[in-house]
Amino acid sequence: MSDTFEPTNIIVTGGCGFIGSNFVHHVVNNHPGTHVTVLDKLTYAGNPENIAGLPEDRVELVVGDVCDEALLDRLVPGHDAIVHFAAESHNDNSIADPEPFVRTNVYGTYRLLEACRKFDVRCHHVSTDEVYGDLALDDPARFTEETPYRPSSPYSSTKASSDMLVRAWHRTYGVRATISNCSNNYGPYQHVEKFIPRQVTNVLCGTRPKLYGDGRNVRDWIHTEDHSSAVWAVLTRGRVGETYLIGADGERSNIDVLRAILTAMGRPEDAFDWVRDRPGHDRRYAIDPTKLRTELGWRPRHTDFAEGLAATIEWYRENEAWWRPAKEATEAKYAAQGQ
Ligand code: NAD
Ligand code: TDX
Repeated sequence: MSDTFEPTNIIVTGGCGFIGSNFVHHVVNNHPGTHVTVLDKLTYAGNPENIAGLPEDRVELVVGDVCDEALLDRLVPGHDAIVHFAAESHNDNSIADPEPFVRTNVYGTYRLLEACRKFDVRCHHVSTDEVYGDLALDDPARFTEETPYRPSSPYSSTKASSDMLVRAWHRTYGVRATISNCSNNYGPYQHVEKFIPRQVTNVLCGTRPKLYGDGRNVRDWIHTEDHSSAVWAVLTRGRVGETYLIGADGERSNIDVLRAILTAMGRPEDAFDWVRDRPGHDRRYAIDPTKLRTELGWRPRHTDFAEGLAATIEWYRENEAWWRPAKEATEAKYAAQGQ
């Protein structure tokens, strides 16, 4: 294990999105010596409400683009680390229009790496298990840090590209970088375009949930709070130049998750519609988190999925004003795609 790094002044890119904002809350609640500058472009997926109410002396929001070199030249000096969450993150959007994915995920990561190189700032890059492609349902294997990259969608190929840039900037220029690749997150503040919030808010709206394909695709669910604690562990105690996989042994088929939502919300298990499958739909993701657990001693706290799901459903029930403005346009887009 490397020496512990105690950052006092970090930039969190994408800190108004789902996982980034949960990470900002985590830092404010658990690490009182750290100030956070959120850099966020406030795309359709970014909402300043996600970090509203946090103490002004702990969190500052800078609205801007990670692709903006001049802005980074002004902002980055004086910070001791960048935690890079900002991305275009939704697979279905990447299939409809890949361009913003190439721009933000690839070019944006390049710009941040150049800023880290120029100002000698530590960088932690947040990535996804989707860079490894998919596994068959009956494959005994799970992804490890040694699994070859085999991305399938425009989204995951741009995330894979950004990981490659991070590795090259570390090896060639000595940028002090780490990478984490996490599985599917759930929890509060997730956009209604994603699977769990879409189905929960459909039920709340009196609309039937929509399941792609045969519903047997498997995702490896982790509560976003556990992702936050793992990112903090890698940022502060991870070995520079290394990659860590983040997962919490949460494999579940989509149909099982949907039935759990319907049951928890008092609806019959079959009260949903089958819809057109996602083109190129990855079958199964599964993370082996042994390195993170053994090397950094990390453990997830939210190990009861039914409990985490119930709390998430409750959050959407209580925060309709947060999700309602995005719901109609999101569903119109899906309807136009036959989904
Ligand atoms: P999200 O779409 O909810 O949030 C993305 C945030 O980035 C938004 O606030 C958006 O405004 C901001 N952003 C987008 N383009 C920007 C730009 N050019 N400059 C500055 N800000 C910009 O995404 P998320 O689900 O919170 O994912 C965050 C990160 O975690 C991504 O890098 C994603 O690849 C990764 N990840 C997500 C999951 C998951 O289950 N959602 C799992 C593993 C890894
Ligand atoms: O309405 C739906 N019906 C459905 O069956 C939606 C929106 C999704 N699905 C399926 C597709 C997937 O198998 O549910 C599963 C989860 O879908 P998403 O929420 O779109 O997530 P996924 O494509 O697995 O990617 C997510 O996890 C990895 C994040 O969006 C990525 O940013 C992250 O890298």
